[in-house]
Parts: sequence; C-alpha cells; structure tokens
Amino acid sequence: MQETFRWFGVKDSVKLSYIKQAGAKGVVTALHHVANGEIWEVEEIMKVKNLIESHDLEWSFIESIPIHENIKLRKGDYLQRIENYKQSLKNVASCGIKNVCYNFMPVLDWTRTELFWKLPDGSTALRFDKVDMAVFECFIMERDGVEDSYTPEILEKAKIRFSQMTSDEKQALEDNVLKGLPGTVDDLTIPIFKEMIAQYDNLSHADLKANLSYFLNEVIPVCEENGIVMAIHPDDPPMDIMGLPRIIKSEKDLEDLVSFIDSPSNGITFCTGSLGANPNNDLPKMIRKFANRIHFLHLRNVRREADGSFYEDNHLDGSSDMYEVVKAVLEIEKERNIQLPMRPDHGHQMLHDLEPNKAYPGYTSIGRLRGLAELRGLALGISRSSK
Ligand code: DNO
Repeated sequence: MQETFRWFGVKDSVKLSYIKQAGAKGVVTALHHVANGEIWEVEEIMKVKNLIESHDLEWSFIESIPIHENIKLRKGDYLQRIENYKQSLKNVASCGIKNVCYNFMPVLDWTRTELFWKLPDGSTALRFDKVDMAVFECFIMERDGVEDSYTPEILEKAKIRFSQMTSDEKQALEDNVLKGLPGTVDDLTIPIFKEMIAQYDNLSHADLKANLSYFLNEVIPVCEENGIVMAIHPDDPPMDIMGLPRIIKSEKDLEDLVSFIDSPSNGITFCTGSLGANPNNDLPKMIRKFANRIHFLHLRNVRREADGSFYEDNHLDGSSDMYEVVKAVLEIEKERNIQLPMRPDHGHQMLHDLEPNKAYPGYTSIGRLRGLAELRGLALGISRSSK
C-alpha cells in the first residue's frame, strides 16, 4: 500500500510537514475553494500540486471532484455540469494527476450525529447514533413521512430523548448533521436542506442508479483517453437517510456500478468504514471480488451496534477483521503488481489532538498517525510472514 494522508489545504492545522513526518508518501486533497460544478483550472491545480511537491510528497489522489446535484438528479443544467466535469478531468490529467475519487450521495456526503464522543480511555470518536438521527428527522427538521423510516421502538426512544435534550444539545445535533463534517460540499440550513431533499421526492434507487450510469457513460471515455481512474466512494452510512436513496452500500450495488460501463477507469474507493457499517458486507470477499476495480483504500474500523448505530473504533479493533482485510489487499496488490494508495481514515482525537488546535473531527494528526502506524505494522507483519 502506498501510505497517504488526507489534507484540507493551507487552512488545515495538520500541515504538510506533519504528513511528511508521519511517514506518508502521498497526499489526498481537493480544490476545496472551487464551487461544486465549476471547472478546476490548471493554474489552481498546479498551485496545490507544487506546494505538495515542495514537501517531497506526491498528490496521490484527488478526493474529491464533487458531483453537482443537477447531475445526480439529471435535470436543469446537468449537461453543462457534465461538460465542466470532463474539462476538470482533462485539466487534472494535464497536470499529471490521474486518480479521482467522487461520491454519488444525494444532498449530504458522510453523516454523523456526534463528532466528539467520549471513549473510556479519554479520547473521542465520531459516532452515528440511530436514535439521535431519528430525533433530528422527527423533531428538528420535522420530515414528512419519517415514521416509515424507523421502527416504533426507535421512534419511541427518540421521543423520550428529544424531551430530555437542552436547546444547546439540539443545536449541536443540527450542526453535526448539516454542517459539521470536513470535505462536505455545503453548509446547509434546515429550510435549504428541505428544499434540496424535496427534489428527490420522486426519484427511486433505480432512477438514481440510472443517473449514475448516464454520468459514467459520459465521463469514463474521457478518463480512458487521459489515463484517469475514477473511484466511487461508498455511501456513508450505508443506508437510506432522510428518505433519500443511497445506492452504493453493498456488494450488489458495486456489481451494478461496474456493470454500468466495463472499464478499469470505472472503479471503486474501498472504504472499510463505510462498507463495514453494513453487517451484510463481507469485506475480504468483496476486496477479492472487485480486485481489478479497486483503486483507492480508506482503512478504518467501525464498531457496529444492534440498532444500526456505530462509532469509529481503533483501526485494528471495531467490528471488521482488519487482519483479513489487509491480507486481502496485499493479495490483490501482488496479483496486480501495484501499490494501492491507502489513507488511514478518521482517527480519534487523542493526546495533543485534545488541546484546542482545531483539527477537523476525524482528521486529527495523532489519531490518524496511530491508525497509520498500526496498519503499517500489520501490513509489514503479514507480508513478511507470508514469504
Ligand atoms: C469522509 C470521507 C468522505 C469522502 C467523500 C468522497 O471522511 O471519506 O467525505 O471523502 O464522500 O467523495
């Protein structure tokens, strides 16, 4: 695996020099200042690339060139937005960057209800709590039809929890869901959010898959001409939320994805945290099955709970067997004779991360460094003992 670290640009308190010290070889980043749907200009791409290279690091993966909502909905100016996307792809390729991550989650990107959930050892973790999510949907945004999305038991628990929450806690939950997370495209308010999800009212899972297929059939030929691989990020969490369809959650969804257009450029970001939150996903099996389509790895380990909640555990703990995951990864790397870019995803806030230095939740220096170091040791152990 090629070790990489995500970096959110010059405003990130985790600096490129820290990434270098962590021993990573590559950086994963995006032009976060360019609005979604606009063209990434060569000059802007080169500024970031040069900065990364001045630290003797490589820009390994773009995460992400986001997909405009009109493309997901296939409405309005979507054709122009797809042309813009193609131009951005040509521009990044002309700068020598050939790896592009994206996702096709409607309205929201990744979603958590708690960003600083206290663990018994004093560090903090990201958490998705099903009851809190129900509180948000039932009582904060007051979504029509929410009763159909939860069991009566969860709805009852949500009612009780909401009645016990202070107004600060309610506000924090709203902020966590709508604007808390790094890498998400927009900060949303409840009225804007409601308008955005209303656009998906009549769009089924099959419709959204058809729109993804349409998009890929437009852009993958451009990728092929320019030597680019695209790598879709699975939905996080891997379930429908807020009544919105989510379409990249399971092995079957990935089968569909690869069938939309048969090209190595039509690939996958294998995120063991997102896919691992779905108890039906057998991660090592899926790694072997999609071996030739996996271009990028996000390694993290969630601890699943019975009601669908989960939190981000240490990289080698959690509900997925990271030993088996890394073993499968090393196997496919050997077969393909490549090193896949891997980033240790979502570290805890721990040690100096707990001081007010404002690293983004999940993107702390020491928490991720711990993850990277553990994964590095695991990979070394497996490869040395299997010779
Ligand atoms: C969360 C991330 C996501 C991911 C995007 C990819 O930590 O993995 O923000 O980057 O969904 O487009």
